[in-house]
Amino acid sequence: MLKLHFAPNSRAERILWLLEELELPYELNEMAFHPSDLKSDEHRARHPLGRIPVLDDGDIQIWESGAITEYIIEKYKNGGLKPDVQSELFPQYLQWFHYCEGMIMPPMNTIVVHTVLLPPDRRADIMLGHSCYMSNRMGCVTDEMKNIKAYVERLSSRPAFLKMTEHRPS
Ligand SMILES: N[C@@H](CCC(=O)N[C@@H](CS)C(=O)NCC(=O)O)C(=O)O
Repeated sequence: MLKLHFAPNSRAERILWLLEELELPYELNEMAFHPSDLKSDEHRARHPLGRIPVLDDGDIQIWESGAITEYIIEKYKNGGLKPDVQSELFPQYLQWFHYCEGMIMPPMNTIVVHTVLLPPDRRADIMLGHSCYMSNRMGCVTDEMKNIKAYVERLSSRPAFLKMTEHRPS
C-alpha cells in the first residue's frame, strides 16, 4: 500500500491529487505544516530536511514531488498520463514538468516564506526594500510598476523606517 506523508497547502497536494486521479489506494499520514511535525525526529528520518511530500511504497521511500510523480506514473500507470517518449509532445512535457520546480517554485517559495511562514519581525527586507525605496525616490519606479510602488509604500510606513528618517537633515 502506498503511504503519503502529507500536510495541507503544500506540494504534497500534488501527490494526493495524482493518487486520486489514478484511483490508486493509499494511506495518508496527515501532518501539520508546522516544524513540530515536519522537523520531528520521526519525519527527519524520512526526509533529512524535514520536507514533504514523502512517499512510502513498501520498503521503498522516495521524496521530491517530481520524482514521486514520475515514480507513480511509471510504476502504476505504465507510463500513462504523459506523452509517449516518441511523441513530439514529449520534450514539451519534460520542459514544463521541470519548469515548475526549476522556475516557478523558487520565487513562490520566497513569497510564501515572507508572507506566511516567517513571523512578522523576521520579514523586514532591508537591502532590497531600501533599494526599491531609493529607486522610487529617484523616479525609476514608474506608475505601471504598481506592486513595487505598493511595496515601497508598505515598507516606508513601518515605524522603524520612519524612525530612521528622523535622522535625515530637514
Ligand atoms: N522540491 C521539493 C520541495 C519540497 C518542499 O520544500 N516542500 C515544502 C512544502 S511545499 C516543505 O516541506 N516545507 C517545509 C519546510 O521548508 O520546513 C519537492 O518538490 O518535493
